[in-house]
Amino acid sequence: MTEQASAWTSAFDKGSFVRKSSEFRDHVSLEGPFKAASERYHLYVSHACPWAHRTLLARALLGLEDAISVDVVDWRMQNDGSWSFNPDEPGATADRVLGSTSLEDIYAAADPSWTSSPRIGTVPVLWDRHHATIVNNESRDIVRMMATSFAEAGLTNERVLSPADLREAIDAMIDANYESVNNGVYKAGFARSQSAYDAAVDVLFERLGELEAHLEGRTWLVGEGQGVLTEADLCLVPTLLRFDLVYVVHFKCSRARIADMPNLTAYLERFLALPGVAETVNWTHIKHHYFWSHQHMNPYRIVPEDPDRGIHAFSS
Ligand SMILES: N[C@@H](CCC(=O)N[C@@H](CS)C(=O)NCC(=O)O)C(=O)O
Repeated sequence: MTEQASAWTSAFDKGSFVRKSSEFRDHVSLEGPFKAASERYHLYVSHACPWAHRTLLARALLGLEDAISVDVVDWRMQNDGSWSFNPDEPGATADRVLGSTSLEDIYAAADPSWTSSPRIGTVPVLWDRHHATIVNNESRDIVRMMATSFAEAGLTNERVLSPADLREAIDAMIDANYESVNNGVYKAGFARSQSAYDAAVDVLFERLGELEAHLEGRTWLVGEGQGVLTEADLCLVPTLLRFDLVYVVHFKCSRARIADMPNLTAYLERFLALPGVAETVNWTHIKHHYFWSHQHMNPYRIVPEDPDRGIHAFSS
């Protein structure tokens, strides 16, 4: 089998996976070339992808469904790392803005040198209909723009996900969880040496232990007392949601399950009960994507049976 040439597996340092940085980093703002406006911006996502899931959560929780449209790629990421549109697949759509058949076409439309390089397009993508280009393809930036610029432009509901006085604490929490947990599961799964795997798993479970302790008596990650729902929760939850179902088996994050950590389990259930959140979760896309797409790790694409907890605990 040929090596998968994907953004997920292309960069390594001594056997440790290094995630590539996002190329498009413009910002939607109140003024400037990318002005916050309704029905101007479009999201391209995969329901499988935890990074894209962050942006769907922000859109749902902020009531931006009418303001920002969405298209969903097929859960089958090919061995070359490419995503395609397949409206015949339940839960997926066509590209209803550009009519493209692949995500690569969207990157090429924004940057004609894209295909000649060649580079790999990732989800999520925030597309601007007005300038016919990609504004940004970094989930954390997209969530921040929705919570700030779109909110300041009066396009969101009354929910505040990024209060200015908590922003430093939010950023510190997102940073503390990024390499350890969000990217940590990939570092464990994609490790090419025992020592790289061991190191990733140690960091991952140390941080999960800290989060379990941090959530004792708290509702949300950041803020005084019980805390308030912020971007920091949106950035962590997509990884936790995929953990027992996929990462424990596929990425060998097998030291413990989220179901073994009562505070994290209660936190996830609380988050899933928020209005609009359950509709952003497509368990079939999540599960089938990982076990099908990383063929170098699972050559026969066998999808394992669900554990007792995990999908059953959260999908009922
Ligand atoms: N830094 C990006 C990461 C996005 C990312 O890596 N997305 C994955 C899906 S989970 C992807 O599209 N990978 C395509 C590939 O590796 O070829 C973000 O947070 O938005």
